[in-house]
Amino acid sequence: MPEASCQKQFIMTTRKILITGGAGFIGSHVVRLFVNNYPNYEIYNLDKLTYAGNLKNLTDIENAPNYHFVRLDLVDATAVNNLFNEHQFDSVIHLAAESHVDRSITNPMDFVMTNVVGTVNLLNAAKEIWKGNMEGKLFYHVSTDEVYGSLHDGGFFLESTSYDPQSPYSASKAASDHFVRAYHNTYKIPVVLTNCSNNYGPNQFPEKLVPLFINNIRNNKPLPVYGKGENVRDWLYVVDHARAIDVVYHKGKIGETYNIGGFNEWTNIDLIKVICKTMDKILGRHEGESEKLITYVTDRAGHDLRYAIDANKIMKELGWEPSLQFEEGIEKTINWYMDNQQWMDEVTSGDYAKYYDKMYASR
Ligand code: NAD
Ligand code: TDX
Repeated sequence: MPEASCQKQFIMTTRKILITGGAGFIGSHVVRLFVNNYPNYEIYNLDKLTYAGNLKNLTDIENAPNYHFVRLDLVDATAVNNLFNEHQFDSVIHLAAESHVDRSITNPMDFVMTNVVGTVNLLNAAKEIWKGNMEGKLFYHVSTDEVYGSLHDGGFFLESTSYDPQSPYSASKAASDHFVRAYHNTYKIPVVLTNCSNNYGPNQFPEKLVPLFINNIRNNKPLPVYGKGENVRDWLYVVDHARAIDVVYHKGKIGETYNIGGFNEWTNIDLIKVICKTMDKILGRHEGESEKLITYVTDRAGHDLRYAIDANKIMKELGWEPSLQFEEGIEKTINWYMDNQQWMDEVTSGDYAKYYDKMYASR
């Protein structure tokens, strides 16, 4: 890989940025931050609007003059090329993905198509319009800590940790990371990558642990804990991830990877007990009432034991650090879901209700 070089400061100039997956959980927070903080940047949000994409996540900025939405499937190479030709983007922040591990176990090919083929389609389109002039261009690939595999004997994931993906989801993300680095090495596309730990916060689709359990507690439904609940995840508030993406976009070094995490490890069962306790307070229930909903169910196949990010590189080199303590973040998150029950009810009706019955009936 060529020697890392300092990226240009984009802040005062006009930029045309394609953000993919901007209608999803993390993407919507990234789009909001860029639209609000950089009025001189033109932000294009590309999203297929799968079950996980929801334009209601962005109603507060949808009429901003520097915001544009494009509905497009990244798997459609011709459509991706046409879009690049039309708009001549100078940078890409790529978040669109199939993102749920359980779905990757039942439908791995969806993950190959969007996460691998979709990423290569984007890289090809960028390569074509940037060829001959890579100056000021940037392909920012957003990835996950899951590519490093599962920690069993202590320690942390470093940027230099070997890849060892264990699920179809993490294998597809690992493949996409490899393609991004290969395009940098082979075609000199200016790239930067980040690998982040588990996010929590507003607007997360309720197939994921935190919003699923908040919603089930509200509705007095069982809380399906996989295995013994001993798996460990490292949780980061979603807005802090978006802030990190802002910092890496502007100050990251070309060709580099930065790990992002909150140094905030929880076993699933301890995290679930915090959510139960906070919900008891908010709902006016007796302490311990929500915990009675905990139900141990069949474990996830190939369930990774522990993820833990060493985020020292981004902290020391780029000056980023999380802004929220976990206790504050989780209370804020629970309050958001309680205040936005219509959002929750809309996304959990229809097809999702069928998915839920199928996914949990067999456990
Ligand atoms: P999400 O599932 O909430 O959103 C994904 C978005 O991508 C949706 O809006 C969906 O409509 C869109 N999309 C899916 N397939 C597409 C396609 N073929 N073409 C265009 N758009 C498509 O995901 P998220 O949790 O916000 O994750 C965003 C990114 O961050 C992913 O790349 C994920 O791997 C990564 N990541 C997530 C976490 C986490 O905890 N959620 C942690 C680290 C990294
Ligand atoms: O019903 C459940 N019961 C349960 O015990 C669900 C949905 C999950 N779990 C467990 C599995 C995990 O150990 O909770 C933990 C968190 O599960 P998820 O929310 O599905 O997240 P995880 O599998 O850790 O992956 C997430 O973090 C990294 C995101 O979904 C990925 O997109 C991201 O890359």
